[in-house]
Amino acid sequence: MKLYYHPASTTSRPVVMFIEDNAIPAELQVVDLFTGEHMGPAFSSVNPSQLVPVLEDGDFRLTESSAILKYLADRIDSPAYPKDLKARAKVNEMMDWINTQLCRDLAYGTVYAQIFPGHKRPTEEAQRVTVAWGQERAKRWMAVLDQHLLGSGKPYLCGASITIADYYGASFVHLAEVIGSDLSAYPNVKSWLGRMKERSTWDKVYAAINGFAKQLPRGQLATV
Ligand SMILES: N[C@@H](CCC(=O)N[C@@H](CS)C(=O)NCC(=O)O)C(=O)O
Repeated sequence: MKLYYHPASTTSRPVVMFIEDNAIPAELQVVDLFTGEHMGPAFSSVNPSQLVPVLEDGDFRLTESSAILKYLADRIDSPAYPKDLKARAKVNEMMDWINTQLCRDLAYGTVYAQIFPGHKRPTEEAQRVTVAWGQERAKRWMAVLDQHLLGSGKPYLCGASITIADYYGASFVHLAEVIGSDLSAYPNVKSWLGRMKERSTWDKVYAAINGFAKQLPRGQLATV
């Protein structure tokens, strides 16, 4: 198997961490988003959407991080993607929520608009409105995650055991820390993310984004 990815990519990290945690034999090939390699003809023929991650398993090719995690988990018969109909439906529900609500307003609306030049809006007013819109909604989703989806009694997003939803959600929630949030407004989220950070593969998989975060003007960024 082969995974095209970038170490600073939010949607790549959950897949890489799942691969590392489960010692899945996969070649990891960096596609350099910072030099625009993903826009070139070679990678565009792999994924016309010009996005990472992409998984190849023989002549089978799969895009979309959520779909890749589900495929990999089934491929290795992992309990992290339960077979029970209702347990699996809850994992799917959580991953869809992360991939829509949290991704849209925390990742795109609040974080990327502030830290990636390509996402900055063309005027100061457009930038201000975009970030204010994203920030307000992201705070709401974080509170829903904290108080309702997680609550105080659950160690992992879908119950007592880790699932692929935890790998997925951790990468998006960690973006709040990238822009300087200490997550103190969301104590259950903070505990859960702390649990994910205790995994032996976390530091390696998150090294690139944490290095990138150190260069940001934190304190001057709108956060959640
Ligand atoms: N829905 C896709 C989104 C993938 C995505 O947005 N990848 C980003 C990195 S996190 C990317 O490749 N960005 C390149 C660009 O926007 O030019 C997935 O979940 O895999």
